[in-house]
Amino acid sequence: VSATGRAVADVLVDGETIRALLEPGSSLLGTDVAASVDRVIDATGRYVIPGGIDAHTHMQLPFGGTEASDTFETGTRAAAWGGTTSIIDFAVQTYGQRIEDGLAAWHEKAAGNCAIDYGFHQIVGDVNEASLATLRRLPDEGITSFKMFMAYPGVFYSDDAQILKAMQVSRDTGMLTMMHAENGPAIDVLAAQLVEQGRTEPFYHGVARAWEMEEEATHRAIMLAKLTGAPLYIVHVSAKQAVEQLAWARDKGQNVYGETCPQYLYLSLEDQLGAKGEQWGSFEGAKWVCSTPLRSREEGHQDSMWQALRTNDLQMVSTDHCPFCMKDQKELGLGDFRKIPNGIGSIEHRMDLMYQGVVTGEITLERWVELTSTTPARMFGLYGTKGVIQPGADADIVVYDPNGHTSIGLDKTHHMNMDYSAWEGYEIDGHVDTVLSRGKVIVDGDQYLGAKGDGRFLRRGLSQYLI
Ligand code: DUC
Ligand code: ZN
Ligand code: ZN
Repeated sequence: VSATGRAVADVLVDGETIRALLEPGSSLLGTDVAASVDRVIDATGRYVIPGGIDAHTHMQLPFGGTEASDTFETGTRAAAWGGTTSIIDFAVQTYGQRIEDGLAAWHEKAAGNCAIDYGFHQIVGDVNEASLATLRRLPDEGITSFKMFMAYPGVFYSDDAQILKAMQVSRDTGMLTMMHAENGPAIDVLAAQLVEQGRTEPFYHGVARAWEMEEEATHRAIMLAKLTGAPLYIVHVSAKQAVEQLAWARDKGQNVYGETCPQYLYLSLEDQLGAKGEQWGSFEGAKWVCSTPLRSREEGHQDSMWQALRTNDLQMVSTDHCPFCMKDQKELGLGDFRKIPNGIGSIEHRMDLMYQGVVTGEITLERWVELTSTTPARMFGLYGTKGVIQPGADADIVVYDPNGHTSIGLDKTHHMNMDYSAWEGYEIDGHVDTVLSRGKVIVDGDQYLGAKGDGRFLRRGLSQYLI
């Protein structure tokens, strides 16, 4: 199955690379292919798809006085179990730090530890003359996108002047500007007022981060991008009104894109954070505190995300994988939701959760491949070696069984380094059977055959979505 169609075929892998797509039973240079290869993986009755590419992960991210609980080793192993064979993680430049130093630290965390291939985006946390000059040179190092935050004042935040300057670099270099679009200064005022009123439970995280704050910031980012001519990609879109902004800008011909995440398709403020009332006093909701926040199902945000994936108002699905344990991590926010480290762990389940959207008729089989692999590859300069099964491409291949079943839960399928699952009880009508990473079988049924250090750093080219 590819982004554009499906066919019955044999895939011939030679070393790390796909050599040929063949009609079943065909011969190559007069020899019977099946008889002359080292190994045959019988995929009869299954889907053979390009390995998943999760373009938004945060392994070991320092956040809220703690650190995301998956290391590059545990996080990429969990990814492999779930049919994801490449990640793009965010290297962090903190305030007062040089980009070079933040980036070098990220290389050090990842090198030799990943089970699958990995690339980096650069988080720009301190815009100044020096960091802008460094940013311009990053494409030479295979880093062709950077992220800025309109939220988190005092942590990652950039103001409009800083964003404008960085977007000018984006325009000049072709680097993609990625934006966390939420009005952080306004959100922080609302959050403080809620805490002063004694409204400290996780539910109020979602109240403070109202959709108006996402719509406004999305619009502002779009206009700054229009002014500068920068290509723009909005991360973790969750509000239906933010999608409307994207659709509006795209209809006017502007080069803007957006991703959403499984949590914004399936989970809601009501079900997870207790907007119905009964659970307001419960700290359980901390499990689903992430930003942008889960949104109200009554307001129709989830339906709107699925629709946008069909109409291409949103182009991709990434996880924003940013796991924290309840114990000692999420619990930092007992008595004050502002201190709950933000994030949900999903890297292991993205391919399955999106496949379930095929089963329920929300998206087609081809769109599943497009959203999870092919478009991420094209968007972030990996296409050709990744994101497609074709001669010359890396042999990153998943054999997916539509007649299999996956029960998600901490005591069942769970390889992320967390003490809970945000997806406990989810049932998937499909199963990742076999996973190849550059020709090596790393998941074979219930056996894990990958190893840390197998994954290589991906030097990415410019986005294929530049115009
Ligand atoms: N959102 C999260 O949920 N976690 C990390 C950073 C972010 O923007
Ligand atoms: Zn973000
Ligand atoms: Zn993120």
